[in-house]
Amino acid sequence: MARHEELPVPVFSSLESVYGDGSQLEEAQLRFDHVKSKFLEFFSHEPEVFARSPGRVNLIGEHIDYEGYSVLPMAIRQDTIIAIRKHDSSESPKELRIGNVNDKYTMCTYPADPTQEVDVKNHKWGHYFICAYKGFYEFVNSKGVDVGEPVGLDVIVDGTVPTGSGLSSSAAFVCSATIAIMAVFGLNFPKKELAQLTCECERHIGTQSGGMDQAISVMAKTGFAELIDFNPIRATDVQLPAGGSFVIAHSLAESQKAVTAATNYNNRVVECRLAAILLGIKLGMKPQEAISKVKTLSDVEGLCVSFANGHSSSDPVVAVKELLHEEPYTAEEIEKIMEESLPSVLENNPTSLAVLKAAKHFKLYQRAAHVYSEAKRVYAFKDTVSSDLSDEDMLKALGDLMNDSHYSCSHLYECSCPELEELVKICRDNGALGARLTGAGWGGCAVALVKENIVPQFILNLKDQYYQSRIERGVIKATELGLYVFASKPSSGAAIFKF
Ligand code: NG1
Repeated sequence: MARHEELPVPVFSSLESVYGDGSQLEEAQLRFDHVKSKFLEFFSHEPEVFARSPGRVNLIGEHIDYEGYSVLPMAIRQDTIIAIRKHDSSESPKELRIGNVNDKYTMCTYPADPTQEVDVKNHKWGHYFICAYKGFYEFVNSKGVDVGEPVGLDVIVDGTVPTGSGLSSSAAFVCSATIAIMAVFGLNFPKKELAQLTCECERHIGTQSGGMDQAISVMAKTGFAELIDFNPIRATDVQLPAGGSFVIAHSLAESQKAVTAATNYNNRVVECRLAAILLGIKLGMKPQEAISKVKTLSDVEGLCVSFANGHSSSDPVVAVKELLHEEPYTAEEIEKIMEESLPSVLENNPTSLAVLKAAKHFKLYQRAAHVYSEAKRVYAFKDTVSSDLSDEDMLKALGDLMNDSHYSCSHLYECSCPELEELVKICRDNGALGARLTGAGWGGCAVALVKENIVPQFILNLKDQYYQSRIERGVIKATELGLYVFASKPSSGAAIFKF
């Protein structure tokens, strides 16, 4: 049987296969009806096809996907639904009209031109659709699939993944958009190709992506977390132990990834690249060779492990500790070792140049130590889940790994923030077996592993100790609390609906 990453996106004619039954199905039915009526109201036509793709919570493995390491997320039930209709080639103007069920997002219009540049300086919500649109055309062109001259598209979006929360609202949007465009052109591709294509889409709006969010959004299966490997992309089902539940809690600090890219996310991508090249050089590569061959820390892991072997260890962190210094590196020092200017090392890539411009120094030791140790924790998590420990001991061991991950994110990778620190502490004080920031960090959500039988009380305690003061300050409304703190089971992945 084909592995599920080899299969195309499933096509359904009813909602049950994705939304199950009961209240979730009822809620989904209302949303689909609403999307359809908005579509009619905006465009005086019915949509041809719908697509949906979910958000995700990453259980462990933070900031390592772009370094080539496996991660362990699960899909959540919140998703982005997109309804779409393709114009006839005779219809004009040839435009992409992108509306939203939420009035906060006003209609965006773009030319039906897949070669258009995205105006990243003027960020608009509709840009995410254009990313998908450009990515789709690049992909079909590269495959030699002829989809004819570009035509207009009418689109309505309905997203329930909270934005800036570390739950991958952007991936849910971009994946759903790509799949909707693909479906309206009568095409369907293997999920692993879609995961790759949607990951590459993000560069059109000036952010980089490791690929985890798109992979889980496209490949998730109800009831399982997934171990996602890259190069090549693979998803392996991970059955979580009974008796535990993951509670997701928003810190209410919004992490604006696109806006802070140069100092936060993209900065870390550059620091990891520089750390990897430097390790390559320290471990015997010629500077030129390291610069051209080493892209990620996983590329030099073998060298680091050989070095560690010489120190009676197999841990690549030993090489980091011995060969890099804790003191932040200056650009000059790195350039001296690499015998080349940093812009040239980074191939004058505009995203990296923006990072260089904003950076005062580079914490190469800390970033590399995080990546290698976090990569190990992902496998430790997977091994624990498949070990023969009792459920009780298993949950405790998983919680410990989550706590260690948070410590590393906070102290070595510095992607936490005061609100997340407060929230993680409150989670642990109220009985979480483990709690950590999830997603990119710098705001967004924490995920806590909690014994199932205490979940309702745990959520009430979070309400008292974290959210009540924020409700009083007007940061959120009491009635919205369910959007910000909830328990989540592993949900299903992307789907196409033709009714
Ligand atoms: P979020 O938190 O959804 O922005 C980002 C990246 C992931 C991964 C995590 C950190 C995108 C779309 N997502 O997730 O690939 O690198 O940060 O582990 O860039």
